[in-house]
Amino acid sequence: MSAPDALGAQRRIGLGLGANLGDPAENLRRAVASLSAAGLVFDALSSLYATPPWGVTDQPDFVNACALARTRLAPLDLLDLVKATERALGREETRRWGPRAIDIDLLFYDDLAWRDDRLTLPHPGLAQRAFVLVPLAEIAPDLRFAGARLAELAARVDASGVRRLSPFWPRPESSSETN
Ligand code: PH2
Ligand code: MG
Ligand code: MG
Repeated sequence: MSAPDALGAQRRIGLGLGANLGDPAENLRRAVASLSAAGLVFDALSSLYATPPWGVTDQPDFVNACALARTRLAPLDLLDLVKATERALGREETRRWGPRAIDIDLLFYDDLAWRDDRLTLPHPGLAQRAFVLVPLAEIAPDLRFAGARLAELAARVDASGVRRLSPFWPRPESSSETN
């Protein structure tokens, strides 16, 4: 018999990251570093992708990525952490779907279905948006939503204009010295 865990079980979560102001790639990396420092354990990070703006189209292209992580935070506590992290990285309130220095979206939290005025899980746009599906399918192709594998959902959506940029973390500079 295992002892009850006072902190609760670890939950597996998916995060969608996006930015199109400042240095978007750097903002995504700072978001992950900051969430790690706050206790999230990251298991996988997708590549960085350049994606055409969706919803409001008269704005710069986005850089998007997705992450798989673990947490013991309850859903709304996790949401509070995410919002505080966005603010700390310079997110300002703009129009819906407008330009932003950082956006961190909760995509799923185990297989929890949740709906209140602050949070809907799984993320309602997950199965339609190429800027989420392509990076998420890269790191979790066999995960299923609404009966379909992410790899299938990603193959079905119009991903024209979604372009892989680089690994999430830049490669360390290779030394030219031969010591
Ligand atoms: N986020 C939005 C609105 N539109 N378009 C792309 N390509 N990527 C995003 O992350 C994005 C968007 C609102 O959060
Ligand atoms: Mg978003
Ligand atoms: Mg958001």
